[in-house]
Amino acid sequence: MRPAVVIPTYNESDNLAALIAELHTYTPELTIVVVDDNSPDGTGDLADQIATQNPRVHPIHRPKKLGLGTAHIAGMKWAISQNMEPILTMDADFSHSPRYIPDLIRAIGTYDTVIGSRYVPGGGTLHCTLPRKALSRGANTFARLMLGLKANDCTAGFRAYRRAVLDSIDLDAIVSNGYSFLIEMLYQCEKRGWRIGEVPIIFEDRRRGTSKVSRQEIIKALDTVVRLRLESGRLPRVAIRRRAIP
Ligand SMILES: Nc1nc2c(ncn2[C@@H]2O[C@H](COP(=O)(O)OP(=O)(O)OP(=O)(O)O)[C@@H](O)[C@H]2O)c(=O)[nH]1
Ligand SMILES: [Mg+2]
Repeated sequence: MRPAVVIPTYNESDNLAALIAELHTYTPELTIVVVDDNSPDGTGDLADQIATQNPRVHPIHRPKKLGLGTAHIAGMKWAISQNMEPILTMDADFSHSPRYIPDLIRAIGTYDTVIGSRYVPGGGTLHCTLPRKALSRGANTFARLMLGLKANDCTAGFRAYRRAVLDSIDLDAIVSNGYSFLIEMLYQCEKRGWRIGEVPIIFEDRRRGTSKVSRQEIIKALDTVVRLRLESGRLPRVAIRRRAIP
C-alpha cells in the first residue's frame, strides 16, 4: 500500500508544519498532498519549504480560493496518477487528528470507503459550540432523510477511499464544490453499492486559524441535497405529504 492524504489549505500556516510532523509520526509512509489556494498567509510557500526537506510532501498550488471540493479532486487526481492507494482526505486544522489515520487505513481492508465518524459509538466532538453541533447534526439528518444515505456521518471530510471507488466516479462531473462536495461524493459511493465503513473519531474544534464556513456554503449544501434528491427521480417525502393535506 502507498497511502496518500489530500489536505486542502487556505490560511493554515499556523497548523501546517505541526500537522505534517504529527502525520508522519503516526504514519511514516504517508504521502501528504497539500492543495493550497494561494493563501494570503503564505501557507503555499511554507508547504514548498517543507517539501524541499521532506520528499513525502507534495504541494499543489492553485491561483485563488477555488473551494474545498475541487481542491480534493485536484489532490485525488495527482495521487491516482502516482498509483497511490488508499487515498485519504482531511482538514488542516487538527479537527481530524493524525492519530486516526492508521485506523482509517486498516479499515480500508474491509471497506471501500471509510469515514472518520463522529456519530458511531466511541466517536464524538470536543470543544465544539452548541450551534456548531446542531448545524452538523441537522445537515446530517437532512442528507440522510432526503438521499437515503446509510452512513451516520455524511458531512465528514475525514475519509479514506480505495482507488477503485474514485475510478468508478467521474470526478469532473461532480458539480458541487465547498462542503456540499462531501455529501455528493458519499452519495455517489453509496449509489454504486460500495461498502462504506465508519471508524469512530473525536472531532475537535479548530484551535488555530480561522473558519471558512460561510452562510452561503451552508445554503449551497442544502441546495445540493435537494438537487441530488430530484435527480434521483423521487420526490421528497415532505413534498408528497404536503400535497396530500387539503
Ligand atoms: N484549498 C482550499 N482549501 C480550503 C478552502 N476552503 C477551506 N479549505 C480548507 O479546508 C479545510 C476545512 O476548512 P475549515 O475552515 O476548517 O472548515 P470547517 O472545518 O468546516 O470549519 P471550522 O473548523 O469551524 O473552521 C481546512 O483545511 C481549510 O484550510 C478552499 O477554498 N480551498
Ligand atoms: Mg475545520
